Amino acid sequence: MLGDVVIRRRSVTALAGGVGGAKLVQGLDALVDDLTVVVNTADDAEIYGLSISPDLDTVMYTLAGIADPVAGWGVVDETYTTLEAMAALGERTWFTLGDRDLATHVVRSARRRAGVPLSHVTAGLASALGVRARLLPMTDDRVATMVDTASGRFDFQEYFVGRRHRDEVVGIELDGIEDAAPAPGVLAALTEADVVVLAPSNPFVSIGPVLAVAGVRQALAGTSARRIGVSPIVGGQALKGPAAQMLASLGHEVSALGVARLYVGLVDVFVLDGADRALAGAVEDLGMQVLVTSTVMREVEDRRRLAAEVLAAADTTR
Ligand code: FO1
Repeated sequence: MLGDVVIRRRSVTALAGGVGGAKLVQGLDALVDDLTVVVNTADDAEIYGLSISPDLDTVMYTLAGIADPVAGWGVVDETYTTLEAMAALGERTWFTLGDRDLATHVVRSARRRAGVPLSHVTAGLASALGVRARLLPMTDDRVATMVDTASGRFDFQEYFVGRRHRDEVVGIELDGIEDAAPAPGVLAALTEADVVVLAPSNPFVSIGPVLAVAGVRQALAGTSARRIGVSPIVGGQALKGPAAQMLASLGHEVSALGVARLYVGLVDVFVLDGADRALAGAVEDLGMQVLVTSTVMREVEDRRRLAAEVLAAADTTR
């Protein structure tokens, strides 16, 4: 009981991208009162003239308890009347936008067009949906992940959804990153936290863009918080998405060790799945402590269990 109280009082900051990250963040949200989530916005897209922030929305809907439990993104029990009407008008409907989800994008777009920064818009949307944690976009400025493949260069959603991430990725560029300032509160959330968690999100296109925002990598490298990274690769495979293919085609080892190498100097503890137990020694050789546990979050209870283990590791591995 006392342990529970101590966990609740802690200030925790998580860096997260899409579905896998959102699941762990939901587990953390159940355990801590002071949770900040810094979210990738380099996946953001403009569709039908609307500002779409898929990763922010995935985290927001998950924390609000309204995410589609099967896809992990979008809203549960969606209807698609508007998208059907769009198709009838001759529009491409490759990006599946449900009716309730569209309301989020309409409101976000209107507020942004009125000059409200994305961070304020996000706080308003999250609060309206009953989200308790603080959701911060990594930046209020425009950053766009551009994916170079043998078939050409695509913006992220065209590569990921439009082409179902089938192309071999030969390079990733973050358009606009040089001019992007961290959103208000991002650097303080890293330097003032007790624990910083790098969620099991894609290291190149989810965590990578957050780390690339001016000052973020330095803040993480210099914080006195305990920093814990969770591998998004289990048994050499990504649980979701193209992280394993990207590790291979970008010249990295396709394993949790390959991910750990990307986080040298940025995490104190690296969490491996039991399937990767044999990699523990090599990860320790990178200067990280290792927690081996079950990292696959199939059920909602797994999210809370993994979050509790991550928080406990922040103490016990010190
Ligand atoms: N992912 C898909 O695979 N197909 C979709 O049609 C799709 C639509 C979509 C709409 C709104 C939203 O917030 C997310 C959506 N996603 C879709 C997920 C999203 O594109 C990716 O999961 C992230 O960008 C990767 O982190």
